[in-house]
Amino acid sequence: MKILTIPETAQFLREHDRYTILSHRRPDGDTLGSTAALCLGLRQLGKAAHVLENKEITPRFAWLHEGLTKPEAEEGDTLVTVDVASPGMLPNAYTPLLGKIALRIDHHGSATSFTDLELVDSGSASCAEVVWDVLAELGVQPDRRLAESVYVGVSTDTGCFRFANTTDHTFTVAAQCVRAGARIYELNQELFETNTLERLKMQGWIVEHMKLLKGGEMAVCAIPRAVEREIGVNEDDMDNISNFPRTVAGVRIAATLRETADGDTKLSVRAVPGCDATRVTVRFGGGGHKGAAGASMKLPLTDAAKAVEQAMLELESC
Ligand SMILES: [Mn+2]
Repeated sequence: MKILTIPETAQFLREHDRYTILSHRRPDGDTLGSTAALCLGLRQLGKAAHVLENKEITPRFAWLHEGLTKPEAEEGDTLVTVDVASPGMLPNAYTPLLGKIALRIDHHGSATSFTDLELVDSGSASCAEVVWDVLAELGVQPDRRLAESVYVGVSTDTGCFRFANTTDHTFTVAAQCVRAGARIYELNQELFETNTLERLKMQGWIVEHMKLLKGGEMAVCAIPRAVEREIGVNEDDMDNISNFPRTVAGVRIAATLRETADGDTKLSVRAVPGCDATRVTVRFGGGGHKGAAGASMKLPLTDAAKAVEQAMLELESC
């Protein structure tokens, strides 16, 4: 595996003519915006470029890939993944392509390499920023659609510029998107100021059912699958829901548990600055960052909730 710089990546992209670009499973705004932007940029350079159809794309982001996809990669296509940190992050339908992917463009700090070439900037808040820099190096002139695709990636991966990963480079790229015509007010309204009724009902359920520990410094909430079904939430509605109990004033660390389809439990922990979420998740074989961490627990929901509550009470402070 060879690590490329931005100019080397641009050179590689200049040298080939037919691209298929791959996003990750449970696709978010960053992988979808980044794949769209790279595809649009390469097309502007006269390349034949497509995004490989991702069956898990949700209605919220479907517009990003409109007119860009094809159902399958063809023989001779140069395959590029965007925002994919490990082979396990690829949708199942893409696994036959493993071993044939030429280049990985990414921003994840910890990753499992699976391509010959990679451009990874772990200092970037979003992969969209990396793609933007590569396209600038290639001399691409961003139009509104390209700029809005990048803006979706940058803004969603930073929680609209609120997360700790946000840098001056993030703002620079966002400013350049605005200059290229991105309608950020409309996008922000849609992405950050709009909730489905189901999501709001779920938040209401969490308020009623979360358990506050240590005088309100800690919160634990276990969400049964039956409740999700009854409220009618989908994965978009549940996106980053674990941050919600953390937003209660006084709460420094919050654990949210969800039941998986096979009866196990997915743990997500969120913490305020100065507090370390991984201190809870590592106890259950998970990992993550100080602010946001997770673990997969081979336990039924109620047992998992008890174990997590116990682990949190054992933290002398967070
Ligand atoms: Mn990302």
